[in-house]
Amino acid sequence: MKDRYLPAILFVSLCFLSFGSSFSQVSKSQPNVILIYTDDVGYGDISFAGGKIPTPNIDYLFENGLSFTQAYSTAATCTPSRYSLLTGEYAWRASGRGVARGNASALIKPGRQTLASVFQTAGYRTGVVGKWHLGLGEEDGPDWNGEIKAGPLDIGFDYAFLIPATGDRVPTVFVENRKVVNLDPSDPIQVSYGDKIGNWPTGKENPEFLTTQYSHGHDQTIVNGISRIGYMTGGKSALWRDEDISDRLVAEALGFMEKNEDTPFFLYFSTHDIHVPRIAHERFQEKSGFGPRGDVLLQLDEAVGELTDYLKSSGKWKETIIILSSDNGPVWDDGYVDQAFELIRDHDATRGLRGGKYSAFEAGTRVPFAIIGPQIPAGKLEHRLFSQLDLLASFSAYLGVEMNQETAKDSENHLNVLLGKGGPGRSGLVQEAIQNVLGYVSADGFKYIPPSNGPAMVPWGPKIETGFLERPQLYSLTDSGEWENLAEQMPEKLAEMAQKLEKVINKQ
Ligand code: NG6
Ligand code: CA
Repeated sequence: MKDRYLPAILFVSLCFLSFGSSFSQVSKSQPNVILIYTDDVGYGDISFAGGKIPTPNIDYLFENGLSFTQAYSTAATCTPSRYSLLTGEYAWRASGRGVARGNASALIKPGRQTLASVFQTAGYRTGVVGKWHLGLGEEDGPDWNGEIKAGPLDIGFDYAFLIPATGDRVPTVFVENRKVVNLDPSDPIQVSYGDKIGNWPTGKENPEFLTTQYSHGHDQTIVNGISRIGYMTGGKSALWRDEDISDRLVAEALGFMEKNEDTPFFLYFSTHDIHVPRIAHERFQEKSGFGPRGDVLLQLDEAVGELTDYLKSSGKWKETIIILSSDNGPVWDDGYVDQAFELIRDHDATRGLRGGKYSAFEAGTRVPFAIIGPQIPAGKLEHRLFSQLDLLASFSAYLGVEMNQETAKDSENHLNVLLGKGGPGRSGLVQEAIQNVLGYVSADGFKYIPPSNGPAMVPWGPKIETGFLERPQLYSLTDSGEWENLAEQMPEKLAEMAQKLEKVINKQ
């Protein structure tokens, strides 16, 4: 009798052994990690930091977790910040990593180590839900009507549900794993970032069809009453309704978490809010009193609340780390007439920082950043420098996965700072503004912007100071902020800062 079952017992134990070894580094008790990466949310936008639009669910993370006063994205725009976040390398080290077109090819090449692949190597299930904006497909761009390779599945994500670029760029369709969602093959999608394609109306030719007017750029194909950047035609059944984007992303994120109840997961939840076009769901429209920009902030806050509510009701709250941050600073008029300036009232999205999105000044890259989870101190402020670059090295250390020093060359392990255990923190970091202008912030509170002959204001319409000047700029962030240029008063400090920046630029 016993012998008859032996092969079966052997088989089961072998399966168990091999299963055990392929997931050797992960144990069920390891915490899930959710990275909520918001879009264009300024340091002062959340009510925890003085914002006038209530964001109770976001505040909860900042109030009950560790919140950073000096955390930075690497760039003042989306694509380079996201590139650095995932790869641990400053985006400006090579060209072609500026704000990507909607049909750009994949910027992160297949097989490269990323924040996601580190979790994957450690046995986590990894997913990305939301805005991608890092290109898709091979050299000639994505095949919208076929298999979309390369993409997140080739750089460490097990699952992807994407806005391919941004809400204001065509094609306005979702991509799940390698396919456009809901595409009817008899109505193929065509996209062009050059000449007009197809005969769908454009904002420029048919403004009478617009429900939202554009202020600058954004005058090409009209979808859902909103003209976009780029031309498209076809794929009617796959088009999103802007009002539903946030709800859809939340539903997909919850679905991912539910499917991975029994394995630790890493979820990169990359929101469309509060980027333009700011089209909130009807239940938020005109609810904030601050216009569409305020309404989508309310919507973002609800989305965060839905994720945290799920974690609490499913018993996962105590075993999940959540990080919330933003890809760049705030912007008001970013190309649509939505009264963002007119209705700003006493809401200070930068919290007194100078500049905004696109800028070399602090508001371009100093962003909200909070972390909450098991063992992380509650209700503490962290004043050390932290760069989003460092998530890769820090989580590699946390998970015991070897980081590739060559590719993730700018990522530093500051796990202790991240988990609120102190430690020295970063000594300095580089900030990238538009037109490849780089600045440097040092841990002792100084800021350097090298001379540049670019324009003083962002040249295409957002009414934001670039921070560019033909003379060198040196500021004391802890003292007078970016209002008093100390370059002439402190020549030695200026030289030291310039040297530090050069050293990072020239790092081999
Ligand atoms: C700019 C767009 C702006 C926004 C930005 C990218 C124009 C005139 N402006 O070029 O609306 O889409 O790119 O924003 O086209 S980001 O947050 O994704 O970097
Ligand atoms: Ca952005």
